[in-house]
Amino acid sequence: MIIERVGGLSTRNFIENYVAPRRPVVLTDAIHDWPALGRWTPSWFRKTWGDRVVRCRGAKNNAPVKLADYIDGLATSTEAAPVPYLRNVNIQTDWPELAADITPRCRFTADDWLSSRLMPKGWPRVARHLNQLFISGTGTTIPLHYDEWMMHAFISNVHGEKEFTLFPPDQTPFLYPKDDYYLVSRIPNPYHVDRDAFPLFEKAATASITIGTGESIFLPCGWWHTTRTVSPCISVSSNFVGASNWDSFVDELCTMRDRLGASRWKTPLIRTYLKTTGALLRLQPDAGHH
Ligand SMILES: O=C(O)CCC(=O)C(=O)O
Repeated sequence: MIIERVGGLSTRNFIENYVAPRRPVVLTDAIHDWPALGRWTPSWFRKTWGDRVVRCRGAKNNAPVKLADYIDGLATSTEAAPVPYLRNVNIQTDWPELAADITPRCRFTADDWLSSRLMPKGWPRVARHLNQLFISGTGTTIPLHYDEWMMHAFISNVHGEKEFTLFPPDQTPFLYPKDDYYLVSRIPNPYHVDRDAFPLFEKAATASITIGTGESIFLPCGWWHTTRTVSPCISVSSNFVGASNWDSFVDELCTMRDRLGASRWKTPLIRTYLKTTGALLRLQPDAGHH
């Protein structure tokens, strides 16, 4: 399995050749006009935001730390002893001062039906055109998962290098999904897998690619992925849903509600509302491209 690396792609070409057929791709120039590129470095974050208190995944007791201390720790992070992951920070709601640096909105993620006016404000996401911030050090990893609600993901490296390891959706039988939250694997660290506990894992078809500063990766809905930071890294993720994955999104959201024990009587109403919204959005000019 090869993941292409391309530049100068038109939005139409991106949608027709990658989004619609659900093929991952690395884009070399999708965020070239973001002020963040060149400005956002670990030392800029330290200087500008050092007093800010943050919470990292995997930190002991989930203890808050000053950003300056976290950034200082990046220099010592290694494969054997990585820093915890400062991740999934909602830029719009939790750090809005950063938003101007990631405008104009990347055209590859702009057509997001979840951000349509037909969707109730704040549902199912707290912000429209959600962008999340990730900061990590060498060796930091994220659990093997695919993104919730079968959303497509688009992740841009504003600074540093990160390795992405991908598994197509049909490899799920080899990836040990959790029983309840089935979009996350039970394998604790996909880079050091206990073969006795997870013997099927080595049968899984996979591909890895490292993206550098200014590059972005498109991860189609349902594709399992994990990452390992190669050098201190600052990334921004966006998720989106359009014509190509709306039905998958509706099914997944309803299945997940039932699985997690949300009030069952509401699920058929939600399904009908979303199916109708999708039908209306499909009528928009150009909607079929997404
Ligand atoms: O950038 C990363 O390390 C992981 C991002 C990710 O997995 C996601 O946004 O779904």
